Amino acid sequence: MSTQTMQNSSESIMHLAETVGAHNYHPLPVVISKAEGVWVWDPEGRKYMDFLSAYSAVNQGHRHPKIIQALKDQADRVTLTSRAFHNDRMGDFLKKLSDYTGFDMVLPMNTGAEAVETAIKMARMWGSKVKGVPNGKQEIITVAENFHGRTTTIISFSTDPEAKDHYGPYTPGFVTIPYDDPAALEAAINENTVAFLFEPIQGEAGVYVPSEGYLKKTYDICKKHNVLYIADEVQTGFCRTGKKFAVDHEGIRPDAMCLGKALGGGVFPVSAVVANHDVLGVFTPGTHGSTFGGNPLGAAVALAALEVLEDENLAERSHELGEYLRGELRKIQQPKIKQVRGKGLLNAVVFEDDFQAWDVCVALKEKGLLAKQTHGNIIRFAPPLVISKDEVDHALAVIKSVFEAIA
Ligand code: IF1
Repeated sequence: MSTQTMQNSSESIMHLAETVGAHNYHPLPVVISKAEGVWVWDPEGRKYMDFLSAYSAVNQGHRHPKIIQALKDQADRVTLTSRAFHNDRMGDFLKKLSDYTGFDMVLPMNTGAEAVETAIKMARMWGSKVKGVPNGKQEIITVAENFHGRTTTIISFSTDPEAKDHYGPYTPGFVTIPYDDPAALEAAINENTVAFLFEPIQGEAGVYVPSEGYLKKTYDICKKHNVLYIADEVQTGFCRTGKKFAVDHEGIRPDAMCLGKALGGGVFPVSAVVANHDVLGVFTPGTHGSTFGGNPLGAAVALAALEVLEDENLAERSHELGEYLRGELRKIQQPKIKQVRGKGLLNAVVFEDDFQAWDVCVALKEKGLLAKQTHGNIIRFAPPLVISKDEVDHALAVIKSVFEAIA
C-alpha cells in the first residue's frame, strides 16, 4: 500500500480524530469522504445510504446542485460583511423565510442553539417590556427530556444527566413539566411565566410524538394566560415530518419558531427565529446579534435551500414515503421491536429497554445503510427527503435482513 493510501484510509482518519479530537462524541466507525443525494462514500469507495441526514440538516439531499450553485456563485461575489453594514443577499433570504413561514419578522443566527438562545432572550425581553414581569423574575416553562442545544443556559433546563452534569452553576428561570401533559402546563403557569418552549416532536427523546391534540391544548392554555408559545422546529421543520412544520399537523400558529439545520441546505449553518412584529420587535439595536448571522453566503444558500423544498414538493414526498416506510417497518418479524413511530420521514424503531442498538447500527453499516441509535435501544430512520420510493425499498431490504437476523 502506498503512503498516500495509508494516510487516507478510514482507519488512519479515525485514529487521527480519536487521538487529537476531544472525546465528546462516539461516532459509528465509518468515514464519509464524498456524498451525493441520499448516498455517501468512504475513502475506500464503499457506498452507503444516509438514513440520518445529519440529524435532519440534509433534508434536500447531499450537495443539491441548486444549493451548491448558489454557494459557488455567492462565493465569487461577497461572503461576509458583518451586520455593521448591509449586504445585498440578507433581505431576499429573510423575505423568503418570512413568506415560507407566514411570520412577518426574522432574526438570523447560525446554529440551532443560537436560535433557541435568541428565542429565550426574546421571551424574557417581551416579558419585561410588554407583559410587565419584573426583570429577573421571568420564567420559561420547558419539558422533560427536551433537547434544544448545548449552551450553558440551554443545558440548564436539560433533564439528561449526560448533557447537564458537572456544568453548574446553572441559569435560573426555567421550570420543567412532563411532556404530553397539558394539565401540567396550566398548573405551572404563574404571573411571571413568559413562555412555553417545546419540541412538537421530541427528537433526542427518541422521536417521541405527543398525543393528538397536545399542540392545540397547550396553545390554548398559553393564549389564555398571555404566555408566548415557542416551538423549537430546528429538527422537525422544513418538511421533515410531512408538513412544512410539525405544528402544521394541528394547524397551530406559534408566537415564534426556532429554525436551523435544513435551513442551511446541508451546506452551511444558518438558523433563525421567526415571529411577528409584536414579539420579535422587542429587540432594538445593540440588544442582540452575531458576527455571522445573516451573512451573504449563508443567505444565498438558505434562499436556495427553501426554494428546493418548494420546487420538489418535499413536504408531500416526506409524508407519503414516511407512511410507506413505517407501514413496511411494522411488517418486519422481530419480537424485540416494541414500536415503530414517527411522522413523515422522522422515524424511530424502539427495541426492548435493555437492547443494544449500537450493534445493529454497525450491522446496518456493514450492509450499506447508515443510521444511529439514541438512548441505547432506539434507532432513528430519517433519510434525506429527496429519497425515491426505489431507494426506500432498497433500505427496507437491508433493514429487514439485519433486523430478522437479530438473535
Ligand atoms: C449533537 C439530538 C438530534 C435540536 C433541537 C436545537 C438543536 C437541536 C430540537 C441545536 C440539535 C442535535 C445536535 C446534535 C445531535 C442532534 C440531535 F440527538 F441531540 F437530539 F437532531 F436529534 N433544537 N440537535 O434537535 O441545534 O446547535 O446543534 O445546531 O450532536 O448535539 P445545533
